[in-house]
Amino acid sequence: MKDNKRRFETEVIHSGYQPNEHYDSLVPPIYQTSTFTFATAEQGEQRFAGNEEGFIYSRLGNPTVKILDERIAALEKGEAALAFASGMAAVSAVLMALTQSGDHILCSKGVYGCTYGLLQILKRKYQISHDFSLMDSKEELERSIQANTACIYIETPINPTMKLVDLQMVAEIAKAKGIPVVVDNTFCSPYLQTPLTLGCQVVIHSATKYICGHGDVIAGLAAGSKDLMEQIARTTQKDVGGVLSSFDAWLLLRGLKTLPVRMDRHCENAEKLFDFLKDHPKVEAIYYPGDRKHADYQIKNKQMKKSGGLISFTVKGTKETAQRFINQLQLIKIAVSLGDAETLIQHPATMTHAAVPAAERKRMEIEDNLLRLSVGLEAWEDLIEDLEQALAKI
Ligand code: LCS
Repeated sequence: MKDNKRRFETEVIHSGYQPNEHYDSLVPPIYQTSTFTFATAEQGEQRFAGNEEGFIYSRLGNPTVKILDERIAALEKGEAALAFASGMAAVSAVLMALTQSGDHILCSKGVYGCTYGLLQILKRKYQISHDFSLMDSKEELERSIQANTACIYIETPINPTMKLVDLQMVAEIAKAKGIPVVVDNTFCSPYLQTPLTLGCQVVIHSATKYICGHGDVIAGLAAGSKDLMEQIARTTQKDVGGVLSSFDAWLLLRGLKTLPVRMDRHCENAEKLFDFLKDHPKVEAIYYPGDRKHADYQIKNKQMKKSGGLISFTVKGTKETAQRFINQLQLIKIAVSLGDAETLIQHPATMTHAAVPAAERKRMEIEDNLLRLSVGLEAWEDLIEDLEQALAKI
């Protein structure tokens, strides 16, 4: 069977790795080395000049990390991919590569709190401005694009409001204007959504989340064209330096093997918890792409394979009511991050999006009584029992 015919469930296990190139080791080895030796001075010269294949120094490339890069490129259906020390290292390397002083970035209406923080740094220090756009119609998007817009940056679903952006619609308009579209695919993983196949140019991940899946690694990824990935590898990856270690790459390769199995279970469990929460008298509003009443339900059907493992909801009451509720949970852990085996709940206004000024949070529709639930892999009955007993106490 040709490699490019293999299915996702096979690719997560096999792509990018040939045991016969590594002493027939079934599992990829961890090349735990900072540097690589050259047989001669001339060989070193040729490798630095890019005339000879081979490794030089692990910030410039490492064999274990390369297996991960190739596997991610296959899963996201890109020509190439790069691994970073964190999701934010990936976001910053991509945005710094695509923009120059005086440029403009057009963002979805809502981004992860530290991405918002990075946009502020780019604006303050390097005069790279940004705006947030709903991206809910061609007209609104056309109006929001400026002459100096250098890239469009999208989260979908948006953290934590769970709004969706129609990627194909944005990609068509951007293509006509020659503007690259960057998509943070963290909430979906490539199992649920592949933005490059919808016409977008770059995909980013906080691989800390579903790609790792076990809550024990901080990592980031970017995928796209060979040219752009090579440019980033030579500049804002190599010279800024936020690269992934070989051990963390190995943990991601291990986690990836079960990505489809885990994602199916996250999605099934989230559906059960949504069914329980949606009509609960203490729940005010609920935001879940699998909700038929979700404003973007049709976009979900168009671009996502399933509805994902995240549910946001407001409890009736104030910030304090939301805090009192999560303090009562016994099984579900109060923690930021998402995509782990453990079900996690967090309070965006005081946690992941605390750095976003209150007025901006309001515009992003992050209310003070909003909670974000990352549904894990436990028995859904136990999770519902925990939610039920905690809701009964507020
Ligand atoms: N993009 C998204 C959509 C994220 O949710 C996060 C982290 C990042 C990028 C940054 O990735 P990192 O550097 O942490 O690997 N989101 C977090 C969250 O929602 N809770 O804790 C971290």
